[in-house]
Amino acid sequence: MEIQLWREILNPYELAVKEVTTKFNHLIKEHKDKGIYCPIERVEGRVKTIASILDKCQKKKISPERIGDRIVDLAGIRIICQFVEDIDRVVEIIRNRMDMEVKQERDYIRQMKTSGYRSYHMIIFYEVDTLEGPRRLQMEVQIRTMAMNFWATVEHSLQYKYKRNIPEHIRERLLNAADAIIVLDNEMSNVRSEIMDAQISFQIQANIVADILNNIQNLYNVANKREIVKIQDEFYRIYAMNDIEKLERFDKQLDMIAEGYRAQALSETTKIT
Ligand code: 0O2
Repeated sequence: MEIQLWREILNPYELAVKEVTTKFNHLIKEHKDKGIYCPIERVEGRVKTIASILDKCQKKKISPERIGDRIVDLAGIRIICQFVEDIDRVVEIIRNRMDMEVKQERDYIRQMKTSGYRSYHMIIFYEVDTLEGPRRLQMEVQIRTMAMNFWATVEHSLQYKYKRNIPEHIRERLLNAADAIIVLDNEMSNVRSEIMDAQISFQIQANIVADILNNIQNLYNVANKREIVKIQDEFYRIYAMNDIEKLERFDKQLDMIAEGYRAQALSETTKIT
């Protein structure tokens, strides 16, 4: 097939990957802004390479006209979670989305592949708008923990190196490593709530500090220099105490000071007019 034709086939999938990746990244941001724990650690996306498509076509005897419906992972999204429990939450999020329709689900976590591979797979339908009008495409979403991802990435490289014929002694090692990944994920699950609490308070503190700095920045335009220096010193003093409640109170005080300046500016404008 001509390169130009490949581009035409793969272009809408590229758009789908970009859109879906952006949407999940935005979901992460929404959680962060609200200071709540996000089950998604990060998102990756890719369009299958032409070489890999050709491989699959050969392996599964797929004709070029049927690439779009027979190869379901032309567009692939990978969602990486911190904990196994997060995976079910992400699956639920996807099932409930209005812009994605689930076609198929495969749970290779509860039913690990013989290679030792673990991941939750979903095939979804997703619509993109192209020059020729709307296109409803299939995409594969792989959801896995960071530990599962580490294993899969290493194993994938070895499959590539050994042309899918990994020697027996390495295969055994990989199976041992897969068992170790299960233990690691379980251990991390046991301290999940501790880790989540720590991450949430870190995020809340980061949001408050960003808010305070934003307030101080705005006060620069209206307050006098002496007052600003006083406020800044006070901020550094409170920040050093490492106490979220004190930071929160200080943030509210700044809100009130800013509100005072706004009211003052408003009354001055009304006086003039
Ligand atoms: P790549 O290079 O990642 O794109 P099926 O006909 O549906 O039974 P299929 O299409 O292989 O078989 O589906 P399956 O088994 O759900 O696998 C889809 C993808 O999951 C693979 O895509 C891999 O990305 C990943 N995967 C599945 N099994 C393994 C495994 O044992 N090790 C690793 N590292 N990844 C795996 P591709 O196209 O095979 O590969």
